[in-house]
Amino acid sequence: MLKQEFGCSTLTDIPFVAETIMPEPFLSDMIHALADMPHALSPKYFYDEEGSRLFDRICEQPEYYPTRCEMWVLRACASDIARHIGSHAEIVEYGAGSLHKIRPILDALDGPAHYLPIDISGEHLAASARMLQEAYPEISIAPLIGDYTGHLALPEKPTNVKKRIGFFPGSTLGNMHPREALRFLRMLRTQLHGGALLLGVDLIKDPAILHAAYNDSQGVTAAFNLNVLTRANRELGADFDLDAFAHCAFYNAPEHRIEMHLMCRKPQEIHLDGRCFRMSQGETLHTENSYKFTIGGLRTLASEAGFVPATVWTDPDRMFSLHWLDAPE
Ligand code: AVI
Repeated sequence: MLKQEFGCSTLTDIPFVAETIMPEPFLSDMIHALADMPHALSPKYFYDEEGSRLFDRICEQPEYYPTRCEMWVLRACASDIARHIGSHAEIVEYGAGSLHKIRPILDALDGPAHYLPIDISGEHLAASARMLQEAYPEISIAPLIGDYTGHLALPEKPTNVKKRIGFFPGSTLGNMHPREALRFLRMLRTQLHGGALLLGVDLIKDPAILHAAYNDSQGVTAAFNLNVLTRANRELGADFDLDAFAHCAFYNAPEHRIEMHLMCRKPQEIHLDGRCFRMSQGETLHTENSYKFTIGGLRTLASEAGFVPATVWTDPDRMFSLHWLDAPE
């Protein structure tokens, strides 16, 4: 894949490597979502600027426990995690966002490390990397802009790096279909050959807790879900009537997943790219799955991908888990 070196002097002095990012096929995916039955759209379209801001707010909602519980585990177990990582490691964070979750690990590490955060949102990554570099001048930070779910070529390991450790927190693995999750883990297994993966996943629990987490009382998750239609109206020239859709999220127990949908509250016509699509009352656009795991189930999946599951850390209520998965030579 083509790579480009550039300096972002206004945002940071850290040199960046950018993958050439193909434009996302939002229009064709939305046309398929409206034409096909059942209607389904990838959750990746949630994350425009407003969607990313709303997601950060979701993480602060009292009902949305995953971020809080994962941060608790990262802080409480940081020295043990740092011992697993060892010195002179390169940490590659997939979908790094605001670079908050790496901090407790960097605080606990003994010996300089390289940190390679990967995210598709270049500006946000640049600003976050600059702040992190100021706080940790002894760590070399080399952000990479790109889509980590595609076949992204990582730069060569620096010569003083002993091993490469992947970090994939936030239970983002749960937003992939199990088939896709296995394919993705196999790709990470190849990239992390000789190192390990530190993976955060949400655990199966009382459906009432899950339901509350995706139906917060402030309506932030609802706004996050509906924002994808606002984005389609703005970017694709669609004419979704926002008042005619309602946020709907529920736990599908047999599938072990939260499903998010946008439910049509009255019959309507949607015009997009010169076509007209009809939705009837009660029909839904399926916008996200968020799979929940058992510890055993995750370890089986990781083994199928070629990892050797080792230590597992959880919070005291076993809401969320962090897995150390070895990727032997
Ligand atoms: C990013 N991802 C792990 C979140 C989740 O919980 O599945 C996205 C989200 N959707 C609604 N609330 C949060």
